[in-house]
Amino acid sequence: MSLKLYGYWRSTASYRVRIALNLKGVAYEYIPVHLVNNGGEQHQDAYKQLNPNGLVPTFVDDQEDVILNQSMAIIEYLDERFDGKGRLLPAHATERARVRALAQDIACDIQPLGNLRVLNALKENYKLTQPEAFAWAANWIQKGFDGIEKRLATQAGKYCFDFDVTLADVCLIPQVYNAMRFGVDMSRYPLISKIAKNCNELEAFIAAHPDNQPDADS
Ligand SMILES: N[C@@H](CCC(=O)N[C@@H](CS)C(=O)NCC(=O)O)C(=O)O
Repeated sequence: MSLKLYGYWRSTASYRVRIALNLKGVAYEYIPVHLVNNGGEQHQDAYKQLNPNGLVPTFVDDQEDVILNQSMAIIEYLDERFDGKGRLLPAHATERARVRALAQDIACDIQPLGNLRVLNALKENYKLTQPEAFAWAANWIQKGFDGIEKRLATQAGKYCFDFDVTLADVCLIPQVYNAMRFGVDMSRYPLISKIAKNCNELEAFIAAHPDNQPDADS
C-alpha cells in the first residue's frame, strides 16, 4: 500500500488529516509543501497538477488510484476505507450529523477566514499590518469558539462527544493550535481547553502535532 500526504507542518487542514491517519493506525509518507518559501510551493506547476486549487493537503492512495483534496473528504475516505479501527463518525445518523456539524463549524466557518491567502490579500490589497491581520484571524476564531463553547456545554465529555474521539475533535485540536498562534485568549474557553488537553495526551495527536513534523520551523 502506498499512501502519501502532501502537507505543511503548520497547516491546520493537513494537521487534521495527520491526526486521522494516526488514529486509523495507517502508515503513510509525508511530503512537505512549503507554503511560504519559493513563493509558496503550493503554487508551483508540479504541485498544481496534483491539486489545481493550490492548497494543502492533498492525499494520494496509489493502490486505489485516488488523489483527493479537502481534508474532510480525505478523512471520511480514510474512515470508510480503514473501518476496523477508531471510527471517526458515529453509526447513528443523528449523532453522525451532529459530529459533522461541529467539524464544519471549524472547517467551513472559521479556518477559511484565517487562511494564508486571505491574510496575504488583506495585507496586499487593504494594507493591513501583520498585527492587524492576526487580529482579523483571531476575531473570527473567537466568534466561532464562542458558539462551540456553548454547544459543548450540552454534550461534551472527555472529548467533544462524550468519550469517543470523533471528526469533531480531529478538527478542533488543530484550530486550538492555530488560535494560540493568533493570540486568542483560551481562558475564555474552558471546555474547549479541557478537550484539547485530553486529546493532546493521545499518541495519535502528539505524533500529528506541527512541532513533530519533519518540516517544522522550516
Ligand atoms: N477546505 C480545505 C482548506 C485547505 C486550506 O485552506 N489549506 C491551507 C492551509 S491550512 C493552504 O493550503 N493555504 C495556502 C494558501 O493560502 O496559499 C481543506 O479542508 O482541505
